[in-house]
Amino acid sequence: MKKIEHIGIAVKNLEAANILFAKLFGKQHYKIEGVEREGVQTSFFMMGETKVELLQATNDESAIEKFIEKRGEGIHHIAFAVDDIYAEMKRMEAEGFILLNKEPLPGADNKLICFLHPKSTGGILVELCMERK
Ligand code: CMX
Repeated sequence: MKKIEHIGIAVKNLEAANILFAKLFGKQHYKIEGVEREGVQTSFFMMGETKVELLQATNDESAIEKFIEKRGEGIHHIAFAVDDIYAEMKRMEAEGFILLNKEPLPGADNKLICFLHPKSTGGILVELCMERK
């Protein structure tokens, strides 16, 4: 893994959260993007080398909706940048980590992504992400 690419924060209301976090960070988000497959609307703030992603559920089946129901708003996942997501997925599976998708999927912000189950990673939902060429 190269670096923390972004930290994902689950929010109930993206519009309100954008205002709150813009005040906290002293800057505005640079993009809003929906990921239909995941049932989320996201916004991104650039934080130096890394980013903060705010995520709001867009349907009841969304992982974000379930997370907020169980745990409330807050840090949802940590995403790590990798050079070769295929090689890293293979390596991690061989190490016994549970991959939530067998093939990389298209994610927000022009990435290929894979999630690891938090039960296998010390209670943290980990995302691998690689820039899509
Ligand atoms: N971080 C840490 N633990 C989490 C978690 C999270 N984000 N989400 C769920 N859990 C915990 C649950 O609280 C539960 O713990 P307990 O058994 O102690 O109660 C455990 O993981 C298993 O939960 P589950 O009921 O089996 O499964 P869920 O239906 O809650 O799903 C997960 C959990 C991680 C498999 C699911 O959320 C998932 O597939 N996530 C990946 C996709 C995703 O998060 N998409 C949204 C973001 C998309 C984007 O960034 O574009």
